[in-house]
Amino acid sequence: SSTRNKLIEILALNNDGYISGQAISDKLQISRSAVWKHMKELEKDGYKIEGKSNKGYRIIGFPNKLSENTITWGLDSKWLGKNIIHKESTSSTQTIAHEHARNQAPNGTVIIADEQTDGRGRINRNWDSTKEKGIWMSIILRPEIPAHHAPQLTLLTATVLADVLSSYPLLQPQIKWPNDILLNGKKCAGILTEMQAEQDQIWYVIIGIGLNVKHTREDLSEELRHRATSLGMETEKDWSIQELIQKILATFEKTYELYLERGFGEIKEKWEHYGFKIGKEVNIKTMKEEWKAPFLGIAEDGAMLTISKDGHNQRIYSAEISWFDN
Ligand code: BTX
Repeated sequence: SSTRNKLIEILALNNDGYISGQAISDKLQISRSAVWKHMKELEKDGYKIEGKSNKGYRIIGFPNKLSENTITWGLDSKWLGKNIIHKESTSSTQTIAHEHARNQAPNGTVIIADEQTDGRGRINRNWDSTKEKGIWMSIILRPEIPAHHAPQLTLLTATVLADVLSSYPLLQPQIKWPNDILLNGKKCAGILTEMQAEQDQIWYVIIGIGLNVKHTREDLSEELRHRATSLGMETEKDWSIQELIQKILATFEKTYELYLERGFGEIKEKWEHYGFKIGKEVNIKTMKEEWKAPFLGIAEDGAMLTISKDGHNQRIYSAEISWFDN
């Protein structure tokens, strides 16, 4: 609630001193007992509040636990994430997002879960979403762009994740076409874009982001261990999921606004800057055929640019690319 946010704000501003219950109740214009009730709620959210009878209250610890409050507090965005829905456990945040989008949820609504029991990747693949180990979230957007530009949003999201990760000196993210984020050649994040459109008009787009943060090797399934990683595994650092979410949302908002204003050009450049194996030979496998060819870059519509089996320029929209390390 907004009262609770104000309360956190007041307590946080006074965090090296105490503030009396009376002062809080005056500032918020609520009764002392209402102040006390809100304090109890904050404690449930994981805030640590110290109360001293002759001095008042102060915050001595912020929660590690995700909640609508802890994500909102300190979030530096104008519209993205102003409406947040947090679930401890859900089948898939994509599913919840579709429901909300159909029910008129505003542009910029964000759905986040601590755990997904049925996390989805592309083409019905599954996405491992272990409890409290990563960021599992979906963003509802209502862009006024032609539907055939929607794939650009996937590429945009990849650059946002790469920008956020590379702001930490220990990380050097790369993007594997079309939408995997790699650290040292292993996948730490995936993006799933879904949309509802009619003709070429978009009703809404849902951007699903999965980012492995706190996993140890043991938290990854046998199957994933050799090709997936997490921020924790790469850095041996203890990451704050909440802080990362806030950075991703703030960076996303800026990048997206720039994109709506100036188009895809700068995003494409940035994508190619992070692009993995650009200029190198890769193995390309489509539904119909498999061959080796150089990965030349990406097109305005997100297609991969390469050379066809019979030696012509070719755009690829859907394929698995792989390579042999040597
Ligand atoms: P994708 O199809 O590119 O990747 C799926 C593949 O990645 C799987 O087949 C598996 O091999 C591998 N994989 C599965 N889980 C993980 C993991 N945790 N880390 C690394 N590799 C993995 C990528 O699809 C799109 C993923 C989007 C996930 C978000 S989470 C929030 C939202 N809700 C939801 O259900 N999906 C999205």
